[in-house]
Amino acid sequence: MPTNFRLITIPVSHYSEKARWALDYLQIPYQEMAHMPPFHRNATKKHGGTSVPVLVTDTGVATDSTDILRYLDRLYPEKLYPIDPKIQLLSTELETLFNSTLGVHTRRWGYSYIITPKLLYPKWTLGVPFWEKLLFPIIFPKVGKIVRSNFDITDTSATESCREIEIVFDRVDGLLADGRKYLLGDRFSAIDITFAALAAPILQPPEHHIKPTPLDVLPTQMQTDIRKAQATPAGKFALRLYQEHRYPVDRI
Ligand SMILES: N[C@@H](CCC(=O)N[C@@H](CS)C(=O)NCC(=O)O)C(=O)O
Repeated sequence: MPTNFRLITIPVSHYSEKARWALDYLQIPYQEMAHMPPFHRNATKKHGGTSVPVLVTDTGVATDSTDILRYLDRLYPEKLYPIDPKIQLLSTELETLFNSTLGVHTRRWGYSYIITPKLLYPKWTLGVPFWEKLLFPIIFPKVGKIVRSNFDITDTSATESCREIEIVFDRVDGLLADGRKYLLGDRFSAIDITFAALAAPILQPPEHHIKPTPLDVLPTQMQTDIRKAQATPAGKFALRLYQEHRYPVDRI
């Protein structure tokens, strides 16, 4: 069994939250090495990664959130990914949908509203080295611009991405309509973690590693989008997953 688990993150990154949740769920002690952008780049580059999360152990490295979950699944077989061949197709379809659509649009939707130093400071700096915190006011204007450009933040991006999120939520509502307890049936899995972690920006679960910003300080339309998402079956489902399966952390 590998030892010395270290998870390189940007605190607010929901792909990082997905990996963090899997480690916490499996009760693996690990050290989170949080960095504010762009300082995460130095840390990830050392291990051959470009984005966060990156998981490093004494025997291996995984540089993508799904690769991290798969790596953990090889260490703890069947705890994260069920092996029932009947649900393989659905498992792969949902994982791809959440990773490539939901996660991309909850991030774009969120940044469309909160790309201000006041709202971002706590989300980018929780647990990062103190000198990175000190540099926040200096680097924010430049990094803020890069974020706007990389994630295509425009006057209409919040509305566009909210619509994409609704389509994914509709797919999840449809699955839950038969009364299933979890997305793949009666067992909690990596697919549930992936959905809830990547949906978290628009649901603001109180159990999240980053405590939600009080709704009343957020832009009005953002509050409306959050309330609407929280009230859907998919939203209630993800909030329940946070309540029931987001165990207290065991950090080194
Ligand atoms: N496919 C990747 C996506 C990760 C991702 O998009 N990470 C973002 C944060 S949410 C990131 O590292 N952005 C900064 C960068 O790319 O330098 C995964 O699942 O790990």
